[in-house]
Amino acid sequence: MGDRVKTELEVAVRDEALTNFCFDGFLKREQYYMDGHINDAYCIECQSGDDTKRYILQKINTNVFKDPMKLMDNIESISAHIRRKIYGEGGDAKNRTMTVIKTLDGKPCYRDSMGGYWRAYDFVEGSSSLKGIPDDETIYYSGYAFGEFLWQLADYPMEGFYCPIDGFHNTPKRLKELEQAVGMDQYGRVREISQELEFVREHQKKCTLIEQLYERGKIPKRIVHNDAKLNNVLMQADGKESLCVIDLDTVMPGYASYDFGDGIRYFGSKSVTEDEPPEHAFIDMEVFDCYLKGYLDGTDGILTEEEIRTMPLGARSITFECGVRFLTDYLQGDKYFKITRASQNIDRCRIHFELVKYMEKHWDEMMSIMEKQLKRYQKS
Ligand code: ADP
Ligand code: GN1
Ligand code: MG
Repeated sequence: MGDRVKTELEVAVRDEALTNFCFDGFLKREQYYMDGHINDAYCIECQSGDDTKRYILQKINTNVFKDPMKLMDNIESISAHIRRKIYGEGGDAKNRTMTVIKTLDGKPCYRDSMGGYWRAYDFVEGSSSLKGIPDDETIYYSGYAFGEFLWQLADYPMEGFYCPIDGFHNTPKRLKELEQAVGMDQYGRVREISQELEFVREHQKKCTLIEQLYERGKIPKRIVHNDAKLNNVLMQADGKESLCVIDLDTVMPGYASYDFGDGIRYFGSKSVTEDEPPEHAFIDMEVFDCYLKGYLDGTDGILTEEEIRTMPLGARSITFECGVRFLTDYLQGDKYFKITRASQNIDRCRIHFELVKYMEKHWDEMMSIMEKQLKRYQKS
């Protein structure tokens, strides 16, 4: 989190957006968030009598999300489904799912006079976003949160599902995009990345196995989060138990093992900015074990044996794919992922490729942890 210098125009359109949502009370304070790589988020504090209420106001990145209205319809419908599931279990849904704030004219997002799109949510109170390496309990509950998310959406209709980004976690497609970026070499950066390209070419076969298993009918696609990294789950402020899974932009059909793997790559890189020096690449096998246990417990028995067997593969593939995406963005001039310094995307790529190598070195350990957790799952 932090402040970035905003242009006068940026401030003016943000202020315009602010006055167009049904917030309770009058604006007291706003603060810019730097957490995500994609959207611009502000925490808004409003005063109504003696009460203070907080909201998240976000400028939707329309370079990434081409149809914000449809995106928001998805998010509202998914959140309503989760809310019903929580109530159905006798739980309290307040603060446990996203609540979309409508605009003054009743829409789920606001189009500003410059053509930008904004949305607002209730702030999830009593929460903290995960940073750094948490303790075992927090690791377990963050895994549990994404597993439970999968369970909550297991009966959400897949037919007619609006996919906000085509082929989002289609690793072969991501590889084609990389090859195109290499071919164009718009910024003359290809000469700096020969080692990375060699790594990609050596690994592309084994890192696209998940897609092949799906094509052969061995594993299903389910409605998954698709961006299950740790700052997208809000924990109770004391770090014990998860509260709410956020950032629902990429929820769409995909692979459970990729969601699981996103958590693993994130713990491994030891940094919320994901741009640590490559020699810091590390995955604690106890974390792997604990996160897998939490994830599986959250799914409450719905995963197949084959899916569980693909968990280590999913971790390796999503880490590889993420590195490929950072590399592609670097070649394309850092247009997709926000950066705060030059070379940040190539650094992000490098540590991801090192993490893939790390997983390969510890493959047998990862597989035997998976076998142990699979047995436990089958018994429970
Ligand atoms: P991005 O797509 O850019 O990652 P997110 O939706 O994940 O954007 O939001 C960025 C950050 O803002 C989150 O990591 C979290 O810290 C905070 N945040 C987002 N939504 C909420 C919310 N409803 N309540 C509290 N904090 C939130
Ligand atoms: C982006 O939005 P954020 O920061 O939670 C990206 C993910 C990447 C991730 C890498 C829509 O996630 O796919 O895995 O960065 N989101 C989108 O940290 O591209
Ligand atoms: Mg996010």
